[in-house]
Amino acid sequence: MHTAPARWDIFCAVVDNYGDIGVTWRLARQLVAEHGQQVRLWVDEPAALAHLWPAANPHLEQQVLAGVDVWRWDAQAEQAEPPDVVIEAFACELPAAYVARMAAQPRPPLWLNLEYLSAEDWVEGCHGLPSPQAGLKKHFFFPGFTAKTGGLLREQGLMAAQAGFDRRAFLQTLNVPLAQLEQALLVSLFAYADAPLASLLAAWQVDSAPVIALLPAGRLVPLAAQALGVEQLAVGDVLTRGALTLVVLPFLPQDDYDQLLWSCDLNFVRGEDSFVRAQWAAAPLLWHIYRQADDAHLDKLNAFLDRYVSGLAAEQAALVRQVQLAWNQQTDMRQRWPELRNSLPVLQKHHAAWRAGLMAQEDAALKLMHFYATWL
Ligand code: TRH
Repeated sequence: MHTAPARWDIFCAVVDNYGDIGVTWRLARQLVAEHGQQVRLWVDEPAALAHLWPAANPHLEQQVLAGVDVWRWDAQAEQAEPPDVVIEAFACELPAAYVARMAAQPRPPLWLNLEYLSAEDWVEGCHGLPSPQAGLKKHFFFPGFTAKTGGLLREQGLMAAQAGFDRRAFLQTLNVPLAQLEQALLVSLFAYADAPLASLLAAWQVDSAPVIALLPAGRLVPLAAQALGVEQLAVGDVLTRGALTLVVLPFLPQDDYDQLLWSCDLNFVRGEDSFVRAQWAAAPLLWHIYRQADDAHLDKLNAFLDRYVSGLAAEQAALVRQVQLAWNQQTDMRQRWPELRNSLPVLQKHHAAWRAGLMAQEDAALKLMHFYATWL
């Protein structure tokens, strides 16, 4: 393994939402903290980073955060000296002058395109492939769920941190009604605005046991207010309707969001990064996948489910698939909820086994380090 610290540039264009910066920020931090690398992160919207990392100042051109040299990606990047490794996240296009400078180096850097996560089979065949570009080779790094892919981001100390985590103390800081905690099902709720939220909240209101739903600030909050018949909901509000208690949380710093996932009995997650983080929590997950043209996202969802439900009894595997498809296809959640609720103990055990299988694989940052060492 190559030991001298290498210099990395990671480029992130914020397309929408928080996934692009969520993934690149996590990767940048991990390369610094665990592998002692020198990392520059170029982000075109530093304000998006400030949501995940409140110490970030969105107005600065450059700042050092968690050991990462964070730069606003503007004209400056054209002039930057290329380092040893260049990561272009999610096919964001690098400045032409910068690419020309890469090509002009006596020893050009390793150029990687970090791709979106997919559980589809073809990923194994494409991971690591080079493509000739501008006189250089760009390699495609595909994260994934199997040993032949680029793996998933997972810090080395993650499980130890989770084991030593004080759930009650954390939940207390979020204004969660602790008195109900023992009997209630605790759920975190992060999804896109087209999720069939009203039907889910309706199912929880008439549930056989209490449900505490933790909803971070975002586009779902006004929809929840509408569904529950109140004019508006604000951060800090706690609203009870039947068996449901809804707690509106602030949008949490990224590390606190992890702790939220660790705290819950069921996690509704979306996109890419929260979805990956839910793999590391103890509770089962429900994924709202990022919508794509021609329903391509449904193939991706099914590819994940093929892996995720493997090993479950046929009946429960079918239930998980139906519920996941319902959530992603705007189908009423009331029909399947009682069955899902009853299956949660089994699904929790299953999720633990799934997580153990993933934990046995190398994480994505380590795989990147290996990729670089091999390329050298
Ligand atoms: O925000 P997203 O919908 O991002 C999406 C996806 O990545 C999608 O694949 C991509 O194409 C699109 O962006 C452009 O969901 P995701 O990926 O889960 O990212 C959310 C980030 O926000 C993640 O790092 C977790 C973080 N987060 C917090 O830090 N605090 C919070 O309270 C919440 C709810 C999320």
